[in-house]
Amino acid sequence: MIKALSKKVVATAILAASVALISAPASAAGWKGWNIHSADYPVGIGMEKFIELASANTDGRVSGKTYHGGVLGSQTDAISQMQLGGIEFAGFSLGPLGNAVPELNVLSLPFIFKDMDHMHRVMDGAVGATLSEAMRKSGIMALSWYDAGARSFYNNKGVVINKPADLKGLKFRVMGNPMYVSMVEALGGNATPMAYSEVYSGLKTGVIDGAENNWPSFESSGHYEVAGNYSLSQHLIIPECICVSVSAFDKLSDEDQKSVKEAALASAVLQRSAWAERVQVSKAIALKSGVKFNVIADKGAFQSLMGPVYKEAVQKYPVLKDLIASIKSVD
Ligand code: BDP
Repeated sequence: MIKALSKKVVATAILAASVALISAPASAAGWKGWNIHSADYPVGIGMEKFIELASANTDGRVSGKTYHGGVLGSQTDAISQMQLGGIEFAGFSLGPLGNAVPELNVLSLPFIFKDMDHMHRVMDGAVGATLSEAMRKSGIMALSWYDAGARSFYNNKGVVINKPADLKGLKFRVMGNPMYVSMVEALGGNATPMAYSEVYSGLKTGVIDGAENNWPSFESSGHYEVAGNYSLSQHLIIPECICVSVSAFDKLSDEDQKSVKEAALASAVLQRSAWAERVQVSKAIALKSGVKFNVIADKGAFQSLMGPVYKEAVQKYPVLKDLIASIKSVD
């Protein structure tokens, strides 16, 4: 009986395996996806939905797996891996991608957006389309835009930041794009670029005094355990993307490209709602653990020091001039 059963089990398994083989997609099988965050973070939730829908919409001609938690390396590594063909999709922050695509640096200008709604109107409109088009040249294309909230300063020195002078003498970790060093220096602080994965220990050991990020990253990375003051400066609103490698995407039929794009758009709807929820959850976790939080009443004082940052950026990337004007013209 046991023997007979196991034969049946084996036969079923062989059948299942051969069906899987026969129905295995001829192309685009096994896309590799990069995510710096954990699977339950909004980007992770979005990426899982993306690949699930992309696969369903193409009858499995596209399939893949998301590697969460930064196991495939830093974003800088992942950008080159995608350009070299080692990674097919990713949930990238558009901030560090500015090193590869000049146009994207418009999104790294402090206070460029009035608020999240303004950012959505811009990214879902003509400017978003221009940026997406500009990205293609780098070998990386954006299929839809994800939310990453607004970034604010936090520190482990007990400083309540209310005015730019409060940054003086503090060393903040910034993401890998020289524009952020200029930003912190223009405010009077010191800045050092560092990989995301190193910020926790940097804060803990005192190599850095602070960093800047949105509520979900502040919480999920554990930074709130080692940096007890969070000051709501909201100086940067940098969207993210479901990005795919141009070479992998161009191999697909027109119909499959359309399906994959639709999967990315649908995943963005889910990601944005997961984002809004996670902001509240993360903020509550941080505050409950004793983080001291203050709202900066006069953000204008920070904004008014950004002239040199804008000037330097436009000098380095002349293409930003028109993009800044276009963003400002969106209500
Ligand atoms: C988070 C972004 C992530 C960045 C990280 C950082 O989601 O892509 O790598 O900030 O500060 O908010 O490096």
